[in-house]
Amino acid sequence: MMESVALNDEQEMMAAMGLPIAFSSSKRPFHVSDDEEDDNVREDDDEEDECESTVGSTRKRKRNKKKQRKIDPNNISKYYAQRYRLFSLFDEGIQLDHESWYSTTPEEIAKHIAQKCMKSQPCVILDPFCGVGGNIIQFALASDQIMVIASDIDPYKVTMAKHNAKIYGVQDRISFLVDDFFRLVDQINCKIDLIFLSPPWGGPEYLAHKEYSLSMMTPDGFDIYNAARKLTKNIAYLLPRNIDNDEINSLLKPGEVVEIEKNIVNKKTKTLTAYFGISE
Ligand code: MGP
Ligand code: SAH
Repeated sequence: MMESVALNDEQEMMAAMGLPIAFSSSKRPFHVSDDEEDDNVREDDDEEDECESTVGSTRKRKRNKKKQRKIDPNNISKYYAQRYRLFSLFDEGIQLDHESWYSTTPEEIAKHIAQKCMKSQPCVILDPFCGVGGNIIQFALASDQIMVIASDIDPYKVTMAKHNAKIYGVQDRISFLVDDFFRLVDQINCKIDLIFLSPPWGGPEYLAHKEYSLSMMTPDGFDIYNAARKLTKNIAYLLPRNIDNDEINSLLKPGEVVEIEKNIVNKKTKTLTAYFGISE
């Protein structure tokens, strides 16, 4: 999983911090045909209509129509239609792979989470499921006083995250790693002030469950939280909008509180974020 390379300044800094040094140099950009783009626009228009509608019967009709829509993880067209919501600088050459189309945190949500996390005045933020960079870019943009450590098990994603961070002008403020989350947690020996968790939820099919459980994730969402707690109690956990709230509460130790926030874009709840130990 880890490549052996000559040390540059950034790597030397990471070695000094006890962080593993690993990089990928290969790229796997995503391409979409013009036909797919046409499809997308139709679906996105649908979503906007539903959100704007305030008349009960209209809402119901739209909802029913939505329910009938099959969840097809291979069809990323609706996400392509929302590409500028994911990255406002999309046209500058943003790179995503298939999984990232449906997993990347929309920019406005990522910006909001980053600003909220800044209130606990962190010096070092770890994003161990960084994907192609939706959140790390916003963490780095939120303050030039923090150090962002970004890691993902997939080296292609880390390469794309680096590329995307460069488009936003923050590549030099982020340390990139390729590693498994649990291995990383065991190896890090520097102080982490805050961890942002956005693990995989099993693809868009997560919505097929009426109520989503942390144990449906791979890796298991309970294990992820407990491992993160070894490093810090300041944790922002990005979760599906159909998550069982009782499970989030069950993560608390006596006397602790959690703030659970709905992340709404265009009047539609996209995700939830649970903030543990992060007070305003
Ligand atoms: P979604 O429900 O697939 O999209 O994901 P949408 O547009 O709400 O679908 P619709 O059919 O209801 O209109 C909503 C958001 O959740 C995405 O923009 C991502 O930010 C986030 N997300 C989705 N998935 C499947 C994952 C995941 O596996 N991991 C993480 N971290 N985020 C995800
Ligand atoms: N927040 C990111 C998206 C994260 S999607 C963004 O906005 O861009 C979840 C990521 O977790 C995927 O990129 C996947 O490769 C990574 N992942 C899955 N299992 C992992 C593991 N065991 N350790 C580290 N990363 C993992």
